[in-house]
Amino acid sequence: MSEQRFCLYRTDSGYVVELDGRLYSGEQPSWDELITHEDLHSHLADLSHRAPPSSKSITDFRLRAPIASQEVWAAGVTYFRSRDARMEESRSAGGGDFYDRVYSADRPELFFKATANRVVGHGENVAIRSDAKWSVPEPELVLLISPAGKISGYTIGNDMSSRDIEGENPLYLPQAKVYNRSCALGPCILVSAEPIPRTTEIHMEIVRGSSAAFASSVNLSALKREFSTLVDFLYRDNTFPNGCFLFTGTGIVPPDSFTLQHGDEVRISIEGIGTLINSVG
Ligand code: DO4
Ligand code: MG
Repeated sequence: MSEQRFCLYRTDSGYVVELDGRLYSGEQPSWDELITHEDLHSHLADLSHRAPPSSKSITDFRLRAPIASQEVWAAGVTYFRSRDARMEESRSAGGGDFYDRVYSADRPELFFKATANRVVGHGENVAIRSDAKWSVPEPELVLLISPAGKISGYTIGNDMSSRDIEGENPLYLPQAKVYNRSCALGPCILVSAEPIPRTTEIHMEIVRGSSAAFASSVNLSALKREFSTLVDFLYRDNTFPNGCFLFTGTGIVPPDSFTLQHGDEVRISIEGIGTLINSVG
């Protein structure tokens, strides 16, 4: 029982739980009520025992971003690659030293990323800021955290970033990060009794036309911070009545010559969760 791994999808009409290739669907309770369950794993085990398996496949459902009224937060500079890239992009503005210092400080960088209305789901379009000249996707593991601060699940996120804007001055970070459709989440939430293994791989491919414009992978073992430390700092003096999502940082940064274009397709895969696909539009 404890090894059961559920993939929880939000659909147009409710939710679908996938377990061992079988689907169980339901309409109640609300998404907020469902995902804020303090023991989500046991709750999904109960639901899947009670509901008869569905004869449909997951492609028969219209998927939505797995978020209702949660806030989305993000950790930054948690991988050496991100520290390096940020130091370089902000060097002429004199900001490089801040990224180096935050990488090794006890207190992590945590920033507000999105409200639910700025989030898109699997298959929807992410956006490039209209005043940005250098934009990249950031493929990240995202934690679903309960109101009491427990990590209840994992999903895939794209932390769209305007690198020229944040590089011009680190104080512009909120503008580089927070705008309409700057955040993608999905396709499902992985709910398992065990923490996601540190050997898990994150892979990103950016497809332009019919060829790969960029592809790279990173292993979660390269992430410098413990998830519990990130959650501890986020929940210090902050309450989240409906829980929240927390991006854990990017370990993949395309070369400086790369910028996203309209029509590009961003595919982010994380072992055990699936693939989140979004076009830039
Ligand atoms: O400090 C800037 C943002 C860092 C970030 O988003 C990341 O490292 O993933
Ligand atoms: Mg990021």
